[in-house]
Amino acid sequence: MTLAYLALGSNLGDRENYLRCALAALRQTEGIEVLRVSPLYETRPVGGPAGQGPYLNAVAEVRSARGPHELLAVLRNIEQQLGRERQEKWGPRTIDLDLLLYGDLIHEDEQLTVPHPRLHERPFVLQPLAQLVPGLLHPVLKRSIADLLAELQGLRLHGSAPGRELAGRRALVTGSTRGIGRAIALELAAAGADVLVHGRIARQTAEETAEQVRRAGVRSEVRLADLADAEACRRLVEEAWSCWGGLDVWINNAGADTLTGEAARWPFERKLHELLAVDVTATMLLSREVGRRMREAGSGVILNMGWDQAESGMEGDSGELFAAAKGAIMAFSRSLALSLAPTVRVNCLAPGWIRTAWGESASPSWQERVRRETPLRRWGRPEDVAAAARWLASPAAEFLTGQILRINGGVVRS
Ligand code: A4P
Ligand code: MG
Repeated sequence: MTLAYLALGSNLGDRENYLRCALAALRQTEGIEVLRVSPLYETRPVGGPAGQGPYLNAVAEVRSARGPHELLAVLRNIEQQLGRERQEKWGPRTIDLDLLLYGDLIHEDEQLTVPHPRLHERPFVLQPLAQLVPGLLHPVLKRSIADLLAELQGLRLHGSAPGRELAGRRALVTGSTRGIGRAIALELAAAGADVLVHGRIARQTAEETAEQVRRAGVRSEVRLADLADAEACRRLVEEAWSCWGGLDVWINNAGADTLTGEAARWPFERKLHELLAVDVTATMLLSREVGRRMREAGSGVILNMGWDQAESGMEGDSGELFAAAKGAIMAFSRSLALSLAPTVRVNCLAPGWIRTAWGESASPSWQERVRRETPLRRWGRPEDVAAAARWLASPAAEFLTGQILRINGGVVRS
């Protein structure tokens, strides 16, 4: 499966209808999924004979199970079905379908050149493409689509755009293949940050998250590591740091799941061992190593993941286990904040009842208990935690370090 970008253009007949029909034909093609389509633009003809009418242009984002040549053949086929006739070069046409980008493939032969060789010279391609993926890097020119468009227009944004307060920042979120970690990765991307997605073994789900991150127009890569292994932690920092030449935000979200699946039946000691290894030891090793590098680089933000009931207490095995593990993380975070001040900020998120995998399957009496114990009368959502992470990572929180932020719908206990 590869993300590809297609240019659509028409300047003959019912132009809008030709574009709609081309998209409908793509949607009906096996192995091609149309994910998003840019707005349609009316554009002045570039090149070709004098006197031809204006074009309608758009760009479509597709996920393709077909190879690039096969995809080009599909496009040719649709052009033919829609009555495209090839006469003079760049002459008027009912429909033109071009393959702009096929993942980060660079290829040239007699039939096909990708990236499309004139992609970066044409506002009628760059403008709609920038609506979809402003931060996507041109594989050959190594510059973002927004950047190429700005150059063509002689117009460049000064400073960061509103709502993109993390633009240019590089982040890693551990355990970001699902649940809260995934929500955080997507939220940081929405704020403009490049995001490294980390998972333990699930390459496929990690790649899916990365693909979704990229749709926000930022860079994303996947790194797998088993955080229960100290050597793997060290390697993760090393590789993540070298990926984009440094990191600005590191979020230790990963935790051992001892509540669902087979792990729910493990004996107490095994759960304890796992929680201490993945939640406590890995958070400490990773944030010490990243913190050292950030301090040398001159700035950085670290966020760790606690639990609001670690301080108030909760009955039962899980209460004891999480209180010990998450309480340790919260206490550690305060000390690390002191060690790394004034260069690197360290804060800790302490979610309350958040509806993740366990919450989905919790019994009716648990559902009732959560509502009863939460003044705002609902489960928290992964997005609630992600919004807080985005804010703590942003310059708006630059005077906060060593804090524990409870995201719990208002539970206030001593
Ligand atoms: N080809 C090679 N690489 C590709 C690729 N990545 N995508 C080959 C599509 N085709 C590719 O294409 C000519 C040959 O390019 C094909 O044999 C294909 O194998 P074509 O579609 O037959 O002819 P064309 O569209 O006239 O050529 P081309 O090169 O696609 O032209 P452009 O650059 O797309 O220019 N002005 C406005 N405002 N809006 C437009 O959409 N379009 C053009 C066409 C000119 N001016 C325009 C617009
Ligand atoms: Mg063409």
